[in-house]
Amino acid sequence: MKKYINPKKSAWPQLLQRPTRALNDLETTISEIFSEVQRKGDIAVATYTQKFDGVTINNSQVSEEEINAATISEALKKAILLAKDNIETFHKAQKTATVRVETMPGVVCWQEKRPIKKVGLYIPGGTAPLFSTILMLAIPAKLAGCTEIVLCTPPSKDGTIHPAILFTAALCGITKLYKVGGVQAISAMTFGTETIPAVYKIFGPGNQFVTAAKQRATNYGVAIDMPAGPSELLVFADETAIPAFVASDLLSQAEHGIDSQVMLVSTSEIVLNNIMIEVETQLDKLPRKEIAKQALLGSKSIVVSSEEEAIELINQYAPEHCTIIAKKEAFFVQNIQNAGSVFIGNYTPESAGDYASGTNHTLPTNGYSKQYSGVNLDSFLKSVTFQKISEKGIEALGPFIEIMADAEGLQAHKNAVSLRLASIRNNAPTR
Ligand code: HSO
Ligand code: ZN
Repeated sequence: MKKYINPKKSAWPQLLQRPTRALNDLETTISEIFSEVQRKGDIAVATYTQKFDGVTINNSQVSEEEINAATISEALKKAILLAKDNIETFHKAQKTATVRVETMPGVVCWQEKRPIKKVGLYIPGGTAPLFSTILMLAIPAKLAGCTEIVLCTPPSKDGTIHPAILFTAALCGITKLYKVGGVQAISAMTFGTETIPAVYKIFGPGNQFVTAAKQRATNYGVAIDMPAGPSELLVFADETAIPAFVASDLLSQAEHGIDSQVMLVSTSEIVLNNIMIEVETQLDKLPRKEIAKQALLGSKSIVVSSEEEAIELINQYAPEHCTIIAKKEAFFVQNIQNAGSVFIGNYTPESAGDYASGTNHTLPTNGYSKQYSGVNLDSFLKSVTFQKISEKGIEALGPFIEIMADAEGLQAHKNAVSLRLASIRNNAPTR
């Protein structure tokens, strides 16, 4: 982690950049896969599974027997159940009441939420089977009332799916599971195949191919949760922070992938140095130390002159995860504008949010927390507005609509009001 002492603000944009990777060939590959899957459906999907995952899958739908046969330890089951409980509790509480207002006498407007009927969840396989992501996506999808929930995840070389993924999916009530990963999964959920249903919105993390494929899916009218990128964490720590704890948090995000980025910010160089010593010690004992080491190369530690400057830097970086361990904790909480999820105090590890405290771990990366929210109950809902206007209401409102329609040169719009007003006037004596 490169160290910067009181860098000038003019140097911040450069300093706060995410590591970039060359995206050669990405677009060509993706567009080819999309058009093949659109034209040939299941056959194309199977061909790409063979090519990229190295396994022949005849029927991509996971059978009930396979799901039932999945065994995991009792301890893991218990942990997943507890996490499910907390995530359910927190997301259930996000339900909002119908907004209903009489904007003027006789004019009633209201807004109700409706589920997005068909949603697709993408769960990466790869170096770590992220079954926790199923909890983060399937629980709010169920709570929202989505009726068709499709889950795609890549098969391993022997054609199987990790038992914890199968167990968690079944626990969340997901029945439509497919052994399909990568771009072929995203295109299958975009167009639908003989086996895999098309969906209206696709959720979930993935590598750069999956991310770019999700973005392409939007060209075909499919919505996506957010443009996802490599994991990141920014920690602000002062003298109150326990160095070993902070180091473990930094490493927990660094171990995700070589392009993950962690940022350590402090008002004290001594604090920063102590934490870095801990990072070195802990890193050495990690099974994924090679990955974490690479991630640390693109990571930074920064000394700033004050808490105010730290806040400015945080809001400019807009981290996915932000940990605050500071005397002036309340000041930070009040002033953080841009962050996906915030973790406060020595005893709040970032992994609590990754797994089990209740908050969602599907969060905006790459600075997108400036304009995007993390996944939450509303991500699976949309709002529909309603209105009902009485005769009295249109009598009062109508003349104003007529004037506006007239000014926009839209006669039919005006007529829609005028006819009603005339009818009310004509019938007035008998009313
Ligand atoms: N930190 C990741 C989520 C995750 N961590 C899953 C462990 N498992 C992105 O927020
Ligand atoms: Zn994580």
